[in-house]
Amino acid sequence: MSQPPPVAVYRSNAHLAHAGLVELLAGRQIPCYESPERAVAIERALLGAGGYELREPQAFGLEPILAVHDRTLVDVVEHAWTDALAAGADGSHPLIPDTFKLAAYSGPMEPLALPSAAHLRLGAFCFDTATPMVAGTAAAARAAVDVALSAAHAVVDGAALAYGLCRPPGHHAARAMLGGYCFYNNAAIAAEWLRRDGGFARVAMLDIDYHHGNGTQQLFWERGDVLYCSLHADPARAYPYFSGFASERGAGAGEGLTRNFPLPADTSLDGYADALSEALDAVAAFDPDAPLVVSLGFDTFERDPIGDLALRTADYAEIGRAIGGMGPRTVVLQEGGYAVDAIGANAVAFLGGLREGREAG
Ligand code: Q9C
Ligand code: ZN
Repeated sequence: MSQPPPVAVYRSNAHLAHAGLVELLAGRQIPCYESPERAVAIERALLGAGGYELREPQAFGLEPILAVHDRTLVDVVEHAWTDALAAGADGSHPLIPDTFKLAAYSGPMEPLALPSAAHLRLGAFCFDTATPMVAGTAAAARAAVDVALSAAHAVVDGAALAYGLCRPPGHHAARAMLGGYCFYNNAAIAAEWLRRDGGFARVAMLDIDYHHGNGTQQLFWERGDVLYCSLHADPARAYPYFSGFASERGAGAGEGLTRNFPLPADTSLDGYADALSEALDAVAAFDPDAPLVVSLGFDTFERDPIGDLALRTADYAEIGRAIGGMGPRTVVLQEGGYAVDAIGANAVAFLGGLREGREAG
């Protein structure tokens, strides 16, 4: 038997400057869970495990981002920090909006004018107080997209599997809204690229982050060519609260192509594997011709500081094997996971399982 080729791990150091982050949680200011150390730990663990090769992403520019997000959102991400500095901010603390423009604010009054300074518009494009911006945020968000697109390219060019170590994550970012530590929806941008430029007709996305990927769901809600399946903590008790119920199934051409699997607290591998097998059946029934796009989160881990599910490190190998056993080529993109001391081992377990599943399947 010949050695399998190393799996490409796309990563960029641009994320290191998306740092010094704080979030507002339940009235308190705390260090942001979404830290640079997370990605550094994954990178180290994969290098230590062997069989992985770190690669720099290619730069794809704003065009593939604008295929998914409104220019109004991109403008805010690109200019909020520099406009705040130009208006006299000293740059010593992150930008977090304090005023949110809900649909209920405008009622029948749309369109309302917005301030021309991007930092003053931020609250019209953001849904929570957990998504701070600093000087390095825009470049990090762009690099995370480049990481995702580079991984998608690698698989289209023939690799069975590629991993994009995206940071910041992406699945909470919607067409014209950031939040949940996410600015640009890396996985959605990769999926849309597979459709438009990869020459594929049907793309399946599997989201196994602890949280519902509200952004991804919104982006493909009415799309007949993209299946979105998500396993996550039941929004009846967990962030983002306003989406991810099983009753949400898409609309129009996308009717039935959004599938949500809300999970109870303390779900361990048994319950998780049942939901996963239903989701994988839905993927198989959709019959995608494109590589599978996986939004991978390790906030389902038993000791995750913001999750309440009960998966263990070895369980990620099982989950990887189940997904890998499906057969299609796979683009794995990192989303959440905040137990920094375990996130590296969890990534090694998941990707190792995925490789085994592919070889066995
Ligand atoms: N009490 C990702 O995992 N804070 N984003 C939730 C609930 C925001 C998670 C607080 C969590 C965002 C990519
Ligand atoms: Zn998450």
